[in-house]
Amino acid sequence: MIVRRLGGLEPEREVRGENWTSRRLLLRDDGMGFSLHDTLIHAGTKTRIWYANHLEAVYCIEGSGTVTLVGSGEVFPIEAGTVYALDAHDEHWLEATTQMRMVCVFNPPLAGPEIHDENGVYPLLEATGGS
Ligand code: 9YT
Repeated sequence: MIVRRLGGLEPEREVRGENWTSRRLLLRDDGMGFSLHDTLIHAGTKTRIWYANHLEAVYCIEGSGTVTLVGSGEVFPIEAGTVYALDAHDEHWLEATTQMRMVCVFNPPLAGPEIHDENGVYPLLEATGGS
């Protein structure tokens, strides 16, 4: 069994993007088939995201903002208690009105250090052996 606490997370499991801080509680090497993150989206930021290589579900537990689909322009208000699932690799803007705290699940799991590239994509990192 794996037991891990936000308070005692190893420094390399805390990854900072320009507009967010992702605390990566479970990663590929944990062998669960998904990764699980407790992510803070900084207040007042707007981030273009396109997970071309991953599916992501995002459950907001604090704060508020919006998700806007790039293709259709459809806007979804997000607040505590809202989940959104990017089941079609949907390219979107994530805008945080206040700081948002998100529980994020990725399939396939992230390996650890991923940050967005210039298109808002996370690369698919190769396993270096073991798992
Ligand atoms: C909600 C979202 O995708 N935020 C960007 C960070 C990402 N979820 C992560 O790596 O935790």
